[in-house]
Amino acid sequence: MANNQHRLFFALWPEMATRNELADLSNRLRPNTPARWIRPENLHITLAFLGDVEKGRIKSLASAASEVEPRGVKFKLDRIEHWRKPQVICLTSAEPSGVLDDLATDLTSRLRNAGFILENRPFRAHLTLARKAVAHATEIRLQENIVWESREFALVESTHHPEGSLYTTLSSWPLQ
Ligand code: 2AM
Repeated sequence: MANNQHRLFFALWPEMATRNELADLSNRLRPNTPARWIRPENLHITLAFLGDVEKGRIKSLASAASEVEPRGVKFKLDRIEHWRKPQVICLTSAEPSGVLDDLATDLTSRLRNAGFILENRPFRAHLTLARKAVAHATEIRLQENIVWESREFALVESTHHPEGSLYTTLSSWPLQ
């Protein structure tokens, strides 16, 4: 791949206390489920995935993101799901996470207006806990909700390394 291409996505990263709760949850699930469990520092909720972007277009990406209307983002994650086709175990919300959907829709439409091509799949808020999971109880309701609150969203670069993906925040924008 030419090195002026950067693999980019927009995401929410958890606050430290939430990240610790997520790590505890992963540790509880891990012994019963063979999968590639994601390291706590890599846990995130993707808002929009761009894939490879030329270096020269990153400014215009950031400018589109800066137009997003700030809104408080707080919702509950209370359900574990196994998505068979992509082989992921993820956390979702039993109730529609309106504020998160609105944020993703706002961001996506500004990116499209700026000429970026995004997948047409409808946004489905989720946090991937593990990949390459071939089997898992299809759905578990958590006894205790994990409350997710975000004060900012970020543009992140993903690079692949033998030890796994490395995510680097390039810019972030406040949500309040
Ligand atoms: P996922 O959690 O649903 O797998 C960085 O790769 C992030 O972008 C991942 O969290 C991944 O979401 C998301 N993503 C969305 N579409 C993707 C795609 N086509 N290829 C890789 N990652 C994608």
